[in-house]
Amino acid sequence: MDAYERITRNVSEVVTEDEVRALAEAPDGKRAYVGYEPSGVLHIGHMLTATKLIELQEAGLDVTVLLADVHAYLNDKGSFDEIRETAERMKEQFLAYGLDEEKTEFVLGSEFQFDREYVLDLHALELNTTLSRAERAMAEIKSGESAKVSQAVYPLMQALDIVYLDVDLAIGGMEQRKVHMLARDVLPAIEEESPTCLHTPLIADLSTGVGKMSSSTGTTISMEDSTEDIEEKVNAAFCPPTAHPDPDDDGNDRENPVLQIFEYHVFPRFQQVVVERPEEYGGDLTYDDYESLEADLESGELHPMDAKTALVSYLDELIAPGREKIQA
Ligand code: IYR
Repeated sequence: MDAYERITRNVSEVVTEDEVRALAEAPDGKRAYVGYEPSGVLHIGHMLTATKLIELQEAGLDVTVLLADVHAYLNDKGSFDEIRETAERMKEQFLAYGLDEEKTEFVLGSEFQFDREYVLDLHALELNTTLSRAERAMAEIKSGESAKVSQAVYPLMQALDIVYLDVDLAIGGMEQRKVHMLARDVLPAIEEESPTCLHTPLIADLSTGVGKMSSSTGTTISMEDSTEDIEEKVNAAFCPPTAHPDPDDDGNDRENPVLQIFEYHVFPRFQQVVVERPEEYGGDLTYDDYESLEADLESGELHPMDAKTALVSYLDELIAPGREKIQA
């Protein structure tokens, strides 16, 4: 796998391909970043972009993790003091998940977002952006029903972070894409270039395969989960013997979340996946890549129940170090 393939592996969107190719040709000294609103404990959504950061570190890039305390505050996630405390704990969890301590810089938003220069630049962006554009950018991020003024400021600050953190690549889930597109439009007013972005896919809801897995609306997998919790959630997950299930009765597109977790979480972190089976059921199955596991599930060679049992043990291995930190 060459550097470009590694950088873009498993991503849903590359903005733009030419820009990422240029990065891949000379990754040394280049910096990628993801920002996270500090909240509770790491869940599978955080882990997905964290896995991408780990892959980028392996490809030679440096990484900044922005613990976006001010953003969480603007998005109504609690008192500023509470958010700051959560941010500290999250940092530990990211390291436990496997980010390279030497190559990761953790920055709190409040360390630079109150600087006079940042605030003035922010006001310049506010002058250049309509409220409706800011609102649209926030559609998939904002919490609560009605839009607040703070939530219109939010995406402009996220855009400005790219400039102030001096990063070459912005990473986020697909729900961040409209903010990044806004950034590409508004930043040229204060900077030479538009930021380069990679967007990771969203994992479907575990029990239905429809929409996005989310802690607010249903089941999610988090670093707090015990082995038994993971077992229970994965065993109850939607896992038809296909990667592309038919739409549900209401016509909604569906995914196979068990396969998605193998593809986006397990294979990027393990060289090989072994599905253990008793001899009488054909013995162990060994996979060097995601595609062969998917093909076996589709052909019936791999039973969904055996795939789930293997998924539980790999997920548990990924989560265990963070879980120990939380319990300590
Ligand atoms: N909008 C993100 C949090 C966030 C991301 C970046 I990249 C920033 O520069 C600032 C905030 C979220 O939804 O969690």
